[in-house]
Amino acid sequence: MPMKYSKKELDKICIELRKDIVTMLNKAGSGHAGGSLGSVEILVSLYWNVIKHNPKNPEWEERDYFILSKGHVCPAWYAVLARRGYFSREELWTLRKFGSILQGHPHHLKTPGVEASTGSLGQGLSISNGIAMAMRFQNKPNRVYCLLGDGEVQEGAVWEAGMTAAHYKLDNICATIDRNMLQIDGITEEVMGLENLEEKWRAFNWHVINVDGHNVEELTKAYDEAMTVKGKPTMVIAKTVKGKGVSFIENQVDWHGKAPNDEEYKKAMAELEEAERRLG
Ligand SMILES: Cc1ncc(C[n+]2csc(CCOP(=O)(O)OP(=O)(O)O)c2C)c(N)n1
Repeated sequence: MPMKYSKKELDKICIELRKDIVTMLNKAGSGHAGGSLGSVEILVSLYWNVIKHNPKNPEWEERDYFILSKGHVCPAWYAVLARRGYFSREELWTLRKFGSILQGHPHHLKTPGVEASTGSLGQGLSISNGIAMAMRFQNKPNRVYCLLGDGEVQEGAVWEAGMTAAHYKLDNICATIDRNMLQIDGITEEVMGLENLEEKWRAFNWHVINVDGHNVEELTKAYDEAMTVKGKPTMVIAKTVKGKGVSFIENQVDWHGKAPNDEEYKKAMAELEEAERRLG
């Protein structure tokens, strides 16, 4: 399937979303900067090119499902949902405030477009399995997409879900691991090594695709390939830079769960605006 939007259009949207993310976090005074900034191209490829959805009718029967297993990066997801029209962009500035529809972790009952409440890591793939099985029992073609963090994949429950999806040949599941090599407290390979991640998922009988997680064309191609795979689920391993787009946040473990203060916010916005100018 060809890209519905050009690479340039999507790259521009990614920068705009990054501006929204740093603004949201600055206004909230808390939140997860690194993982949110790093996940933007994955979410944009899915929500602009791949997922069947209807922002005006989030419960549309024919929709595909998206589960944000690494729920802490919801600022990126909220920015995407607002930009796609699930709710007004003004709501973004209420992130993490009492009474807001946008809580610090995704809340199924509060936020349009959020299918499942997440944030407790390790659960999203099991939730995806349940939805995928329900679709199969009903002979429905709806697909299920799930985004996991690489630190999250250290959770045993993820591997149980991985076994289950393969055992039941859930080819309507396409998961992505945001492989930024960092977790809350350090480098994944130092905290609890995951490599060889690709071979592990292959051994679990998943179809595995490696991509540059900041390249919307590569990501879209991978998700298209996943739609053609029969008899097994697909895992896209997306190589990313945590904090992508803001130089002093990129690859910095300290920026896992931190928001930019006013000075940092100005610097971040200046960098993103410069990137926008360069893109033209
Ligand atoms: C079950 C559970 N344990 C611990 C946490 C706290 N926590 C939030 S984010 C995080 C690190 C996740 O790392 P990773 O999955 O690599 O996410 P990313 O680096 O992409 O932000 C941890 C330990 C949690 N949310 N849930």
